[in-house]
Amino acid sequence: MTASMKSPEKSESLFKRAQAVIPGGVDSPVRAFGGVGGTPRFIAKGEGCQIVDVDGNKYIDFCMSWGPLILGHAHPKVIDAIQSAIKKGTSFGAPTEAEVLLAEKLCRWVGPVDQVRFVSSGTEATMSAIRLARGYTERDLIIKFAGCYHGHADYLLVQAGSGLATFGTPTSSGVPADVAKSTLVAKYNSLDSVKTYFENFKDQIACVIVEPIPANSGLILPEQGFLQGLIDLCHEHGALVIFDEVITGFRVSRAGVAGKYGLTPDLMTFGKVIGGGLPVGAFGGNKKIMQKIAPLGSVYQAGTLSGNPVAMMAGLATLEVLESENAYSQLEKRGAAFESMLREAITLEDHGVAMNRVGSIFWFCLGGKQCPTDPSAIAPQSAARYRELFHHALDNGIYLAPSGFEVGFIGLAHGESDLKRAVEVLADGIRRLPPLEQSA
Ligand code: KE4
Repeated sequence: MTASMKSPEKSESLFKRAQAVIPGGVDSPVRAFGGVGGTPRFIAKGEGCQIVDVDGNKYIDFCMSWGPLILGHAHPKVIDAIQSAIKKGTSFGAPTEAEVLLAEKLCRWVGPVDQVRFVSSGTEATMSAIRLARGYTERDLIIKFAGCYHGHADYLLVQAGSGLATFGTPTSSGVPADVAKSTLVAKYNSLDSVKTYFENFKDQIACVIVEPIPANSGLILPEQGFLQGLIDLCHEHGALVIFDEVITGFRVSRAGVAGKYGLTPDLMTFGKVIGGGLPVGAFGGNKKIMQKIAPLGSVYQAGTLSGNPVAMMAGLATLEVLESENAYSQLEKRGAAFESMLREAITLEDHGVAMNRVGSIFWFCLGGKQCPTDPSAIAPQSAARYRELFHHALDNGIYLAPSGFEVGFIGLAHGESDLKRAVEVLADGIRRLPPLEQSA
């Protein structure tokens, strides 16, 4: 631990109090440090790329609230937008100009999206998009990919069934087996695994939902032709394609992965960046399909705080800054600089470490010399070794995501000195990793 780091006594006592009144002491499981051990740091404030915990320890943040804070913490333009919006009231349960402004900008930026509906989380967005796909196609079954995460709706907490091309089984208790059966689990980067389902369940599959670049079980790259092949295969069988871009949307390009590769999914889901750090999700796509949503169509979907005007203005301010600062070439430059400095400082593969990066999103695979192409194939050793790297980084003022399956985010607030410091600490931490075969 660097000399200036204080032991996390206040976090420890807050964590004890939190556990008395909140299950696990957290409002979302991964925050409890279960994947890395130790006491979660209770954060007092954030500014730019820095966060400060309640014991006064400062960290350069690469978790960035799991992706939303692409501009950094407390960006002045976002704070101003929130402050001027909130002075007019917090919520009206009635339409406001704010949601029109954000919807217009989103539809302008994202080619496949003719119309969009705002909700309050990524889970709500994917849930609603799937119900819409089922209502539009009048089919019940859906396909997801092993290792991809789309939020915690019952039928998305499902793993592959025992045999190939069989019904899914729940990954969480509380999900009825019958519900899990409506979800088929395929293998990312394998069009054959999807084709088999279309052959076995002819005319029954409403949609395929995919993280076009999976970022919840490591950062996994699509093989050449996979995404377009998936779209073609679905359309051949009358099914819709939903790109879940809750992480990649407004991050890898202004139109997400769809824009980056010139692809046209039928529906897309968003979250994180679109709310600028406030609770916003969204789903949108082809106008013909979106017309099926209530009040126009028969697919019901609703939300008390959907399109909340304060959150809308935070999202709008975020997109406006991204536009004015030519963000996407900046983000690529910083991501590339980070990766090349790190590869300059250490030969990752000599330490059983591989790295994937897409723009400003990066991930270290600590289970071997290459990252897997299947998000469900991460070596168990990777998580064990990640624990060591995470705590080395934390003790030296670098805050990574507290899970080896999650990715890191570089944003516009990360300057060259921040990236250099991170490279120095991470290279040192990688050098200290137990050799691959030895870690538990
Ligand atoms: P939320 O309901 O957490 O806003 O979004 C669900 C979701 C949907 N789709 C994708 C691709 C996602 O990554 C997520 C949520 N991401 C996780 C972390 N990668 C949120 C962190 C957490 O669960 O606390």
